[in-house]
Amino acid sequence: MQKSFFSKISFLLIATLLMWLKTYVVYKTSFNIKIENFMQEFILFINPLSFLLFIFGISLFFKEKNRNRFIIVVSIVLTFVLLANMIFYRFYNDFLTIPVLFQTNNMGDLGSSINSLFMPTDLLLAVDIIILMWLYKRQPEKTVGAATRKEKAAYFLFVAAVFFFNLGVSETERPQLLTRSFDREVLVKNISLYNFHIYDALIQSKQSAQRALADSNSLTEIENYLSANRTDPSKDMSGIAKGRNVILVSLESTQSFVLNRKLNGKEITPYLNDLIKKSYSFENVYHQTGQGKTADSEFIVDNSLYPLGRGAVFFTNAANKYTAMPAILKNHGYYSAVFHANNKSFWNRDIMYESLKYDKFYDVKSYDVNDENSVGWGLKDKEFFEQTSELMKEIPQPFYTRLITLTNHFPFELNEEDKMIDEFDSKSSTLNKYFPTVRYQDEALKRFIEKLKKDGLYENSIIVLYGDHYGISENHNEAMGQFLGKEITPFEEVQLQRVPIVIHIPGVTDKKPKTIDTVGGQVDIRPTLLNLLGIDSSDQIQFGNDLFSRDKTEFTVLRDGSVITKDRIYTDGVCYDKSTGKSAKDQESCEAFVEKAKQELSYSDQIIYGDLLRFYDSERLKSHQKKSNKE
Ligand code: GP9
Ligand code: MN
Repeated sequence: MQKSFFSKISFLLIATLLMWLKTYVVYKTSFNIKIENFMQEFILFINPLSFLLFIFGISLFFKEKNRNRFIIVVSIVLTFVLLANMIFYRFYNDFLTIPVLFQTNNMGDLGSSINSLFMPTDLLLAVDIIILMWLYKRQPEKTVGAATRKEKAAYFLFVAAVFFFNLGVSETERPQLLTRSFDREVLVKNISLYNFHIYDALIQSKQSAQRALADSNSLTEIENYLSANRTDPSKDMSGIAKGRNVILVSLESTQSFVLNRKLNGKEITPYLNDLIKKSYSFENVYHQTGQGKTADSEFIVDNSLYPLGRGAVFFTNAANKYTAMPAILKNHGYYSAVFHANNKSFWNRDIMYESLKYDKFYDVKSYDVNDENSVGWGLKDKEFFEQTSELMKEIPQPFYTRLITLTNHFPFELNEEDKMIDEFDSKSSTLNKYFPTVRYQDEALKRFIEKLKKDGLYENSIIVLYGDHYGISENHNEAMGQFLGKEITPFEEVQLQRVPIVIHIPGVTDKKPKTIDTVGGQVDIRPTLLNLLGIDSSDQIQFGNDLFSRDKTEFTVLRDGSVITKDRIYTDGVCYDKSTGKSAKDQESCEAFVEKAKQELSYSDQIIYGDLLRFYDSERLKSHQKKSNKE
């Protein structure tokens, strides 16, 4: 007798339904997933469905005898996946990733407390499996009947439809979900815990392949290139901040165009403008971030390597070996910490900071965050600085610290009472709202530095401020043109990628401030800073150069391949003359620099994808240098 398709797959559907509900219950009871609206709740609810239908659907290809057994085995495996994540989450407040599984030091912490992390209610996870086993015993397999090819095709077509429907609504709710956002919580929230693990495994295998093919020779060519292109750091500047605490402040979405500009007669950044008069500041330094935004800027500053062209290196290559600022400075007695009032897993920071060898990450849990002191993305900058300054008192000195601000982040929300400057008046509400939050950040910064003075942490520190990346994208060119009073051509677009870099050394820069117009990028921050601290970084694999060096090549490359030199800008295939802002008569004048730019980006990518710093050997590099000096 011909059975209906539904009766053939009834066991499969029951298993799917049970596991689906179980997953949702686990989401709601074991993880702390932030839900902001009904749509997000809906996505969270439906997200396990496509994966479960798919994986259980594989049973349709099995012989009838094994079909339901397979379904039960899959249920058991998935239950273990849930349980492992639940236990891990109880301790780390995070989801499992493959690198984490192999991070023995982390797992070691967990090992001893695994018993105490197990809860009696976890046994409830077995309920659906017991139901399935009971059904399996009751239902004789012989009567089930095999699915026809057509039925299988229809089934998997339906699964694909469910998957794309899920992805579609998630993309609308969270644009560029898979490329732009690398927060595990966001991924789980949108594509399910199961698909997140598959995504994680794909990234991992791609990375392992590239890594496996690399050997120490891969690094030699790069080392040769770097030693041939390295410029000697400035001797005058060397060691002028020796032994001081380092306080790096990442200024969220802050571009240089706001500096020394007014809106309706009011300065947008009065404090920064004033501080620049007592500091070293750089007019022509560009951000070099890609999709990893803030995390990319952190990566560049700590490693003097370029970030990746796609994805966020903090996420894709967090298990690599690095020789980052914290590690270099540790050799000189420095303690290192990052302060950022956001989830530790955002941008995979918790994992990456381990690889960068940070001693401590003060994430949102170290802060008192409530409705009154937050706006938009979280803790307001004033509160953030205030609480951070207290935390700073407890860490050993000298320290290397990075403070990551948040209020000046898209969509630039701000409470009325915090607005010190008008919104702009244009068709772009994004640009309009940008100015009050930049102004707010400026005020927060002022209070912070005053607080440092009170706390006795000012005099013995070097304070470095940098804009992390653009805040206003090219989608707002028309409004930006209205604000700046000029048309935003591709040439101007590149110029808008300049970010403030301010180095303030109390007792030094206030006496002899300088504005430096050398062309550079965020990659140059590390070698510049190391030289100021009197630390020789000539044996490091780094793409930047000391911005104070007289010999520094006036050159920088953005992650989209745009190149800036002293008198040229190359972008989108056109070579522009900086003095006119128009296409240069001698188009070939950009060529050599474009070549250099490609070379550098490619070398940097090779280092990251091949995890080449595991072969790094400073002694070997020194011998290369000796050789090339002789030549
Ligand atoms: C999040 C904050 C902002 O923790 O750093 O990230 P962004 O979106 O600017 O990369
Ligand atoms: Mn940012």
